[in-house]
Amino acid sequence: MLKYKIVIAGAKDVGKSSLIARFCDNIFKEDMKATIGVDFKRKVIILKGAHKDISLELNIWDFAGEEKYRTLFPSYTHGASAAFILFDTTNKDTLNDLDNWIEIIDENAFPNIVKQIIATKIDLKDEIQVSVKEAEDLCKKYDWCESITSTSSKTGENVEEAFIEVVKKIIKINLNICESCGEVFNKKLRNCQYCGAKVKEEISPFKYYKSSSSRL
Ligand SMILES: Nc1nc2c(ncn2[C@@H]2O[C@H](COP(=O)(O)OP(=O)(O)O)[C@@H](O)[C@H]2O)c(=O)[nH]1
Ligand SMILES: [Mg+2]
Repeated sequence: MLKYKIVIAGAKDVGKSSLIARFCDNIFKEDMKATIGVDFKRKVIILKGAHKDISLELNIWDFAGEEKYRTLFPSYTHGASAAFILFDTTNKDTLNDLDNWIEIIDENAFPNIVKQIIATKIDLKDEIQVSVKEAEDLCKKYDWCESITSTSSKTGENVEEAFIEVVKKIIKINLNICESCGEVFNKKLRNCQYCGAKVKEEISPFKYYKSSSSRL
């Protein structure tokens, strides 16, 4: 099965572990325990292609945002296909911290890593300190940042959508689908490794429709 590593970055308490818990297990805890060092979750998702389904295993690395662990973060980004960088809409400091996380990712990860900025806790409407518009203005300097995804792990709003959008980008960067036999193979190949057909053009779109998850 195709496997991809996704890292979740952002300061302590922005909601990294909650986002993962919502996506992988569809749960939310008000008293989420602080992550120590790093934690992993594995989730298999299945996307429906024009010819065949494609199963992908996502290995999601949850990082402790605490200062004392930050020196470990660069090595966690190695080999990652995607990074979520989170800020908490109820804590303005976490928005200003985004640049630091992005800089570390850019210095250490694959150059073609998919990056997505995520605004968290949008259910806490009375406590909002940062509007998504303000965040988008700040992030305009990043040419890869088309938009910021607003999420709530409490209600589940946009959580699955955020992951699926990123997975689609990972696929677009890394994979081709054969128009003849429907198999999926590395984008670098000019011919299908299964039937030999020549690669014509862009991968056809996939539709996400089911998933399962487990602890590593
Ligand atoms: N209301 C609300 N609280 C959240 C949300 N996401 C996380 N939290 C809370 O924020 C606190 C920190 O979350 P956690 O996931 O541990 O943050 P982490 O340190 O980045 O992993 C916990 O008390 C969570 O319950 C959310 O979407 N809405
Ligand atoms: Mg955590």
